Amino acid sequence: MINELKKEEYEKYGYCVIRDFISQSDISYYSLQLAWLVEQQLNLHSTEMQYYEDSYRLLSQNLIKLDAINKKLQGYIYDQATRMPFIHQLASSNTLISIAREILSQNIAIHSRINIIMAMPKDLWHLALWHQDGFYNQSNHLVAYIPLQFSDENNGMIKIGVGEHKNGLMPHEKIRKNNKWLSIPDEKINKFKNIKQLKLNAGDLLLFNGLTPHSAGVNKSTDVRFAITIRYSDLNDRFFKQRGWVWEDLSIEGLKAINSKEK
Ligand SMILES: O=C(O)CCC(=O)C(=O)O
Repeated sequence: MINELKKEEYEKYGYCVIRDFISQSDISYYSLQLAWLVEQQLNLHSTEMQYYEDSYRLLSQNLIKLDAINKKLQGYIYDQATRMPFIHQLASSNTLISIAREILSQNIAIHSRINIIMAMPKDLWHLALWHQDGFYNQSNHLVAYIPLQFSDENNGMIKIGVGEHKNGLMPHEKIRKNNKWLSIPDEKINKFKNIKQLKLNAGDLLLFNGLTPHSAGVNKSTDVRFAITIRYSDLNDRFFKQRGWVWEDLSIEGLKAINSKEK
């Protein structure tokens, strides 16, 4: 399901991209399902949904409208999105499972935290600064990342430290007061040999190694940036096996960082 060339790229650079992995009609279907959730919450708050022909804009603009009513309402959509059948179907689709097996091993698990990133315009607090997902989920794992719209530097699409996965797990610390995450300090990032800003179309599939450092940018556009993220772990990973395949949702330090939430 993944050709040798892509697999080599993944191993060498820590990531690879498979173009047009999901059809535009599937993307519209996902967007409409999420837009329905938004509409329900808007109606509960006596607010009308604003109509757009494009299903992505319909979702994005109305989510912004909902967020303006009360920030916690966006959280309802974010949490419910992780429980939508379509995302679980995608996570357990034969194509993604075969890819995960070819990259990791025959013995894999799907992490229960399947989510849809919703990067709101100008948001700094939730911005995923430089980090390795392996810091938060310590096992050999693969991240499957699918944007629901064109994504580049303007809407804060991630940058990747090319080949840096080979240097193992890096220290993470609280580096910005106005951001909730623990991140890799600047001194380390400054030593990265090659940082690549990714540019993906809606439905492209980005695969990256749990050790690949990456960072999102501020979303400077006027729309929300959405991306489905699904994680697979290798059950043969020694650390993971020794702790009984328990995949802590976040590391202890990561949890502390979130709990320290200063708004
Ligand atoms: O697309 C984003 O905003 C960053 C996502 C990310 O870094 C992650 O899910 O680990």
